[in-house]
Amino acid sequence: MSPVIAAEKLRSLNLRVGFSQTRPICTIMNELKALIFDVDGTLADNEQDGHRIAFNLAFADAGLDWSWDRNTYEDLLETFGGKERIHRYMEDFQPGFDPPAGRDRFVRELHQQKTLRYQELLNSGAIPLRPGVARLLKEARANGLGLAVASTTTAVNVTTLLSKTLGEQSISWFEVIACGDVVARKKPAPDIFLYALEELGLAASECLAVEDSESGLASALAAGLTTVVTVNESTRKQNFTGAAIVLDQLGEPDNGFRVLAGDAGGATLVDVNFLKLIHHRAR
Ligand code: XBP
Ligand code: MG
Repeated sequence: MSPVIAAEKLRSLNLRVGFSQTRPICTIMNELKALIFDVDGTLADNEQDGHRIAFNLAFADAGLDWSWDRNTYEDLLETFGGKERIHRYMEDFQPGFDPPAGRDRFVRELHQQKTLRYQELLNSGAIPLRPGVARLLKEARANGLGLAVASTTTAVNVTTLLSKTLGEQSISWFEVIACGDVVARKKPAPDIFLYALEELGLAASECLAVEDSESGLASALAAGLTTVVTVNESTRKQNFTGAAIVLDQLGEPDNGFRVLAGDAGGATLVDVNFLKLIHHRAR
């Protein structure tokens, strides 16, 4: 059989084929090889007490009397992306506002200031990782699983969160940090997960996503990914149809998760074995 035909045959058997210098390497394409994490709400519970605060500080810096309270922000969270969220607020709540410097430029500059303010919050240590995140990332690495991020937020927000909570070297734990404007369409479009898969060089069937929101889940599912949801207070009541399992958190040995939907098979902790089981069951 010629190499091309052999590769096609292997692919039809759901096998990935690559070539080392001396011999073909064949691996099963349905094996779990990488985890793709959402960031905001998943790695950290950072929307209301992180991003919202930073938006309000940036509004004050710009001399605006805008202030997003928790309820307003909860509604605005339906719109993914900070710049898109400001645009939506201006349309829905400030229809008469005439920005001094063209709408797009005004929002871009306001958002840059928001990112600076958010960096200050991160650097002050005000935003910790959610329970189980550090444990799972370390365990995944120790077990040879690849790590990636697929987030709507600005890239520097992810790298600062990682360095501040896990040390600067933790940025290099991730093969791909896919963020923000690198794709044209934000969640719930699948683009950011498809981009992360492309950069990982893996098929969706070889990866598992961890998300916290309905739009994030929709994005991951549309990219073909098996998805575990860990809710937070803002997302708890959303619709998670299609998730492999819905939990209140990843859990720690002394503080297990609660199952909100799906079958955890008696487990109380999201670890690598649990994720392999969930992934296998879905495939
Ligand atoms: C959630 C978001 C983000 C942040 C704001 O992203 O919608 O836009 O609220 O970040 P995800 P920026 O859950 O995909 O991580 O202001 O930097 O856009
Ligand atoms: Mg999220």
